[in-house]
Amino acid sequence: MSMNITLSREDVVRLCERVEGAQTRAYAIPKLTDEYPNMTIGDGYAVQLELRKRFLAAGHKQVGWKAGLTSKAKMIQMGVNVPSIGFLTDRMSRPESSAISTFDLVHPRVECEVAFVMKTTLQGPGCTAADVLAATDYVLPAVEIIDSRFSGFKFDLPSVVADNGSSARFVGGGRARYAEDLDLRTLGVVMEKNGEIVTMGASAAVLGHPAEAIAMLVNILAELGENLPAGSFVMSGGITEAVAVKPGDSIVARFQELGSVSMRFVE
Ligand code: 0L1
Ligand code: MG
Repeated sequence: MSMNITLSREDVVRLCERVEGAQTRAYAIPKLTDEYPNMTIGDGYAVQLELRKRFLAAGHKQVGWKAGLTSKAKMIQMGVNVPSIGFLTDRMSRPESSAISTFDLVHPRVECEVAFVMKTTLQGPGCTAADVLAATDYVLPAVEIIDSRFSGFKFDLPSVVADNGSSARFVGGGRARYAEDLDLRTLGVVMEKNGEIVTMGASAAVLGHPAEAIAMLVNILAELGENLPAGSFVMSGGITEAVAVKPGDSIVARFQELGSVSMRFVE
């Protein structure tokens, strides 16, 4: 993945302010490449870095990272062919079984993911799934609530990377387990919305093994001059396609071996 930056510092700041406004005040904007058609993925990460610096300066605490667009289902759904990464902060976290407001979201969707909590720091390049498993403290089931800020979910990779990989909220829960006690390739997951099964899949949908997605994330971080610190909470990407939610909906994600994660959505 080329991390070539073509935007001027002024343009990075301008685009960051555009994305930050859309995220914090919950409105949709056109994809950034409408105005900057030559924007690269590296430009997208420059905007994302600027956004992260602003949130941290405002007192948000970074708790980890997310890998996105790591399954065929998600890539086909969103029309892109390369995974992405985004940062996660304490302000995005919501407790299990809680009521999540959609008032400050544009058009939320939910997806089931396996989350990893790291016990040692990982540094790319060359990070492998085996390195990830050796550095993992435990895994747990999670639901990510993504919320692309782009009108009609119409975007390309540079735009979605600038929008922090559509990160909005996340809920971890269920049962924490040691990775070595599970076969992380074959975990089944079923998502129910309002009591009906709406989607299901197996964890191998994520690059063959969710640890592969974390290795990819560590290698992208290395390209950005960063590592994955011990203690990080890392989401490995949606196993199925993402499902739209609105106020009144309740979601239960049932994971084989890992228990379930539930939440409901309110105004
Ligand atoms: O978590 C993800 O797979 C990121 C998805 C980014 C695109 C989208 O909004 O679906
Ligand atoms: Mg996701």
